[in-house]
Amino acid sequence: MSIDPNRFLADLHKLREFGASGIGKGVVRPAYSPADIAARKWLAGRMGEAGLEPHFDPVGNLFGLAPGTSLLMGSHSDSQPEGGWLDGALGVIAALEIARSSDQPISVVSFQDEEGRFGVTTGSAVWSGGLPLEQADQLTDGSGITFGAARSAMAELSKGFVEPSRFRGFIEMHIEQGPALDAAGQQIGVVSDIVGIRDMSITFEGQQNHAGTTPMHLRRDAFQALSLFNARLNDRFRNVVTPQTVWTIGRVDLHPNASSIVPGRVRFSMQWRDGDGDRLIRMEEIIRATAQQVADELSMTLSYGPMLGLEPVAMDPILRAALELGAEQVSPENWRGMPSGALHDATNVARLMPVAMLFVPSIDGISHDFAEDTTEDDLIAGLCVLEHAVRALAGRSE
Ligand code: HGY
Ligand code: MN
Ligand code: MN
Repeated sequence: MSIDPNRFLADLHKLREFGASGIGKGVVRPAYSPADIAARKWLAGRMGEAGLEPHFDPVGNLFGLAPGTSLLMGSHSDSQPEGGWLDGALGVIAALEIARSSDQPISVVSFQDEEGRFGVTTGSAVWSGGLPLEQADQLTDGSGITFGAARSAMAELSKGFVEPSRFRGFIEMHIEQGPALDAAGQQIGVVSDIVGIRDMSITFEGQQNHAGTTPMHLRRDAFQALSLFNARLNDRFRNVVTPQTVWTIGRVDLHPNASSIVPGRVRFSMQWRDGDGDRLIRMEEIIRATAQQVADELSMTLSYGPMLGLEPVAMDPILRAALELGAEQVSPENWRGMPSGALHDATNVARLMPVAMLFVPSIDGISHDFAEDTTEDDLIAGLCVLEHAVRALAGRSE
């Protein structure tokens, strides 16, 4: 049997309906939201129809299990608060299409909370042993809901954790989420390695006060602390980072966030990523030293939330070679090997088995935005590469 591109696209568009934002093709499907759980139940049904055994684990990871030993393929189906329709979903539906059309045993997975409503790639981090369940259950989202409370919404579906030894490897197809392929006019990216990440929250606490009567030299203004921290950090990173290094302050909670009140407290997210584990450590030292210096200078109290992190990881050479073979067959000389600047579940799964990843272009490099999109030709080309790679691996294993 061979793949059915129309069935593949139809399921991709069906999945998009769960949490459709009504803006472009965007979705709002955060982990454990009603839309996420409904989408997972629909996926479980499609897995059953494909002859796979649907299996939810205690954190809401959904597997479609082939009998015996199999190749695991998939990604995640939860989204960012303002998510694209393909981020994660593409890898899950592509895996389903390969599983139901291949003569090879292929299992499918949709990991939970890859987008980190609670942690960082939380569902696969717990499954792979990278994050103890007890520790994960204490993690909270931006509104203070714990992971443990959120996952209880799926408790009655859980059949326990799946034994990783039943899988001989993991392949994840994903959109690039960056500009490289689109800018080069190339159709396929075979991932060489995935960057590492650190993510934590930092809080500066000063003195809330009246915005009209408090002289500037007497203020202990939390926003000024954040502003000085950010300016100094950008300056101090200059000699440490490379053009590929990224760092982001993506969420800022300023308290009490009122125009006539000097803010007394700011809690903000601090995230940094690089392909070099030592550079991630060096950056952490600079972050903590700069925060302490600013707190001392502005008489602020400084505190940190839990730091989560993943190390950079290289893709498996054998699985990667199968994807390269497929890429050359499907899109001759129109593909490249490349690193992943985005984080993926494959990083966690690499603790347990060989992993590899395949990219298709993101139009204008946009992702984590309702406007995220990829041409149908490129989506189908990626699926064809997976099909060739599975055949190549089968040929290799016989
Ligand atoms: O942030 C990431 O890299 C992933 O898309 N969650
Ligand atoms: Mn993703
Ligand atoms: Mn994402």
